[in-house]
Amino acid sequence: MGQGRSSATQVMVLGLAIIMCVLAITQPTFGASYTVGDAGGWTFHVVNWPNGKSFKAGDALAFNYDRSLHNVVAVDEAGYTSCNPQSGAKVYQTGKDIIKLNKGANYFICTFRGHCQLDMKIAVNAA
Ligand SMILES: [Cu+2]
Repeated sequence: MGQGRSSATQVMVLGLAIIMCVLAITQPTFGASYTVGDAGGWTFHVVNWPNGKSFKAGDALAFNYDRSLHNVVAVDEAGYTSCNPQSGAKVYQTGKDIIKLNKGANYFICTFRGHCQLDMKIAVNAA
């Protein structure tokens, strides 16, 4: 019965491998990831991109842009509305910034001259 025992072991190992694969695939992640502006990236008139999406604290926003043309500045509500960042506002400028959302309102603008006024700004509410 050596042959039978061996194939039973093989089936068990295979089954275990399948279970481990399924676990690896279905394991909860540490928050969703979104590309701001989708294929268009972080650019003018991106202001409506968050509409209809629901975000959670810890989700990551990926800002993709040409760093010689744009930046990303995390501002407060007044900074968002006025397009003037508060002093000490965090500036991101790598061209590929990954920013995790805080619970509540998160505001981002581009501070290159005139860009925010062209709706290069987003307000994202994270639950
Ligand atoms: Cu810009």
